[in-house]
Amino acid sequence: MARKPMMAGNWKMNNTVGEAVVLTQEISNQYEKEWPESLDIVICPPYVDLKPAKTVLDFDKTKIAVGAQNVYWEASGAYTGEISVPMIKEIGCACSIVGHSERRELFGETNEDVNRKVKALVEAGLYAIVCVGESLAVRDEGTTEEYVCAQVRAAFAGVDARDAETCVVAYEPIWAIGTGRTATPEQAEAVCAAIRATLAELFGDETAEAMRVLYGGSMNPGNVDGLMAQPNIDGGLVGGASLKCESFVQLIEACL
Ligand code: G2H
Repeated sequence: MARKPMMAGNWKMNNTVGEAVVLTQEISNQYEKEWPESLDIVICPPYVDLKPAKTVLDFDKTKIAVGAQNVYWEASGAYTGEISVPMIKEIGCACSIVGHSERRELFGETNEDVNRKVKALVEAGLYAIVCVGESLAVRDEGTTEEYVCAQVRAAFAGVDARDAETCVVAYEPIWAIGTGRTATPEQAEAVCAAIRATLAELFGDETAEAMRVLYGGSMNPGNVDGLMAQPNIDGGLVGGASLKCESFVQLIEACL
């Protein structure tokens, strides 16, 4: 089955509302007249930018989706500082990134937390972009595939195949994030193929073949072609290169 590629921009903690509106407008302008049907484009700005970005895109009638970078699994309550799935859904978000390594490393997010977040999203009809990836220590030990596939199993525990199929997995080796050091296409493909094999174990071949597996970690216009040429890489989750319209558009064009 041919999978539709996805290019997702993870803005991380960048862009004030004013800056977000300008960048969203710039990206939107590129696709106002002709929408590339063969690709899904997603931008994931900080929470405060979600509504303004969505408003720009709705006004322009551009089918670029908006997603959050994180979400909490409870719908409401005494959880100071958290944002729930119904809150992002009402704004019009299609998805949320879940389990980014920065959340796991800096904010103590566990595999169990990731699983709760995935379930909360799919139960509300949104999808998760589930991030997995190994540290340099794990890679040097030679246990990358076991480690990453265990993260995949934990993230999707108790999720049925129909809900899982809506989700996306992003393989992001921690040693390649924001470092300028990208995994080679062969390294990335080997892990993405192992992820797909794990998805097949969990949900069957048909679902695994339908699910998108992205690569993330210093993806840029110079290395995107080699990564996209790999059979199990269906797009990118991009940080730094998504913060400038020109480079994000170059990445989009590489997937068309
Ligand atoms: C990995 C990626 C976006 P960057 O974190 O998720 O960021 O492309 O800056 O390495």
